[in-house]
Amino acid sequence: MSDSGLFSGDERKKKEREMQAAKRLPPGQSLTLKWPVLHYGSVPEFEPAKWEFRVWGKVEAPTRWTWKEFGHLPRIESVSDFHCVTRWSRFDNQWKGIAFREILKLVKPTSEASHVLVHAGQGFTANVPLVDLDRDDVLLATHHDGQPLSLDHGYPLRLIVPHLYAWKSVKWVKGLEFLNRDVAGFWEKNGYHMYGDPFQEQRYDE
Ligand SMILES: Nc1nc2c(c(=O)[nH]1)N[C@H]1C(S)=C(S)[C@@H](COP(=O)(O)O)O[C@H]1N2
Ligand SMILES: [Mo]
Repeated sequence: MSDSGLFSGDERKKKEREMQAAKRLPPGQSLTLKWPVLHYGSVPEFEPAKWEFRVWGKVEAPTRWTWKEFGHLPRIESVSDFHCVTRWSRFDNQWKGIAFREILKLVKPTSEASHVLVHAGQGFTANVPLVDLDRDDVLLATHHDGQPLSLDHGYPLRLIVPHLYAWKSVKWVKGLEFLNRDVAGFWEKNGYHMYGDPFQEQRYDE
């Protein structure tokens, strides 16, 4: 990543120290004003007529939505910080999208459900405990800072889980698989931490 998105020298260091003291900037992170693009593989094409969002596994009501159907779900807005394991953090992102709790209300996880494997297609997945998705600030975002997401940042839909490292905030999300156990996703199989709490610096499994 180029340095141009970072605050300049002293100003940034001062802010970082303050934000670390206030427990808002996790340890080992730098602040950026720009929004880097980071992902494995290529950006998938969006074809509205073919797109579908699917929920399956340990739910009472397995569901498929077309893009049009998905568009009728109610929207919320939420402001949160974003922490990438490669050590940049971006504060105050304004997300708009569908509350994850709205999905939970519709699909009704069974009493066995404990984890979700989030699917993006092209083999990208991430595992998240169900309790970590059942939160006010978790959403399936369509907009960022007042603009539709760009293709690079996950258009048409991405998950946002602000309190975990950003590899859990899956771009181009297409499905949710509810499970009764924790199953490693793409980066987790490649050595990343199963949970990924930035404030505990749970970056890689040792
Ligand atoms: N589908 C998909 N989602 C993904 C990734 C990816 O490789 N594929 N990378 C993750 C990582 S490591 C980060 S830091 C964030 C970066 O999001 P951004 O490119 O919008 O900044 O997306 C996450 N979501
Ligand atoms: Mo990341």
